[in-house]
Amino acid sequence: MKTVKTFSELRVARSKLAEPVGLVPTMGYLHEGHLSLARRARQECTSLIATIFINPTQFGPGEDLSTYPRDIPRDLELLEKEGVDLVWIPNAIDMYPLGFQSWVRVSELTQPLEGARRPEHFRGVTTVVTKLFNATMPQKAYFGQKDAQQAAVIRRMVSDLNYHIQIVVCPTVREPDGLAMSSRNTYLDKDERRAAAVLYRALNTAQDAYLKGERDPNILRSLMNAELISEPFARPQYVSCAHPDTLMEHFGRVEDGALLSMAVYIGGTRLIDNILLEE
Ligand code: PAJ
Repeated sequence: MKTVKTFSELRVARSKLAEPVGLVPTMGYLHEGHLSLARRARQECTSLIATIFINPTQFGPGEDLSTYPRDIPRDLELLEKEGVDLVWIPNAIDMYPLGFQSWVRVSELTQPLEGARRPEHFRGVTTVVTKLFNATMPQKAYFGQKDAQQAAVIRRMVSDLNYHIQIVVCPTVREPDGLAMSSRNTYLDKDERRAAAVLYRALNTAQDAYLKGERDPNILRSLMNAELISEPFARPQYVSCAHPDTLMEHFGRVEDGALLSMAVYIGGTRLIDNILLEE
């Protein structure tokens, strides 16, 4: 496995890879969720590139950029075990040199949900992913359903900008109690960690009601909220029942495939989770 930092090192290393090339973009501090993307990519592609970059432009003021967990030596060990061929760890100053002023923005899809609470977050994501795509030129790129809106936004961007890249969205990997794996779970203390299982419980409460025939999105949202506020450590920021592609809130009858999603503070840590409703 080769590790590179600069754009010129990457260009040389990329030119030696056999096609098709798969890309797994990450911010590091890897867990089984990230590794599941690498495994899927390993099966489907001849060569595999992973990137580790804590992208400063997708963090808002007061968010956790400075405390975001990092452990590059451990990440490299894990990626090597998954058979990754090339790891690119760019520097922020190379990615965003002095005078940087060109941005990629997806308009409507970034307005609701995470976009409404984290202004400029998706502008940072789409800009950096564009730069990662341009530099690594993959045939396929792998993202997690864990960040459902991010996946929808990137799909839209790839289609709108005519990238010839297949976006593969992989299922959310969870801890045994249902908590979606996330680098940010390390912020939770013991009590908060126990409390954090409430997100998945809330999603399942709504899924169970749906299975029993409940089709009213307001009732599904209320059920999720009720479960969340039964946990003293949890402060829900939003719960949503929306169309999985347009992300528009459902008002009438809910159908199969609807996206249930939420952002919840557990103590000081903001967690997100989602499921797609299924019959
Ligand atoms: P990061 O949070 O490191 O996540 C990298 C990829 O792993 C994303 O596609 C994310 O959806 C996926 N992922 C995270 N937790 C997962 C889980 N429990 N199960 C399955 N997949 C999971 O998302 C980002 O980084 C950044 O926004 C990035 C796309 C790298 C752009 O900076």
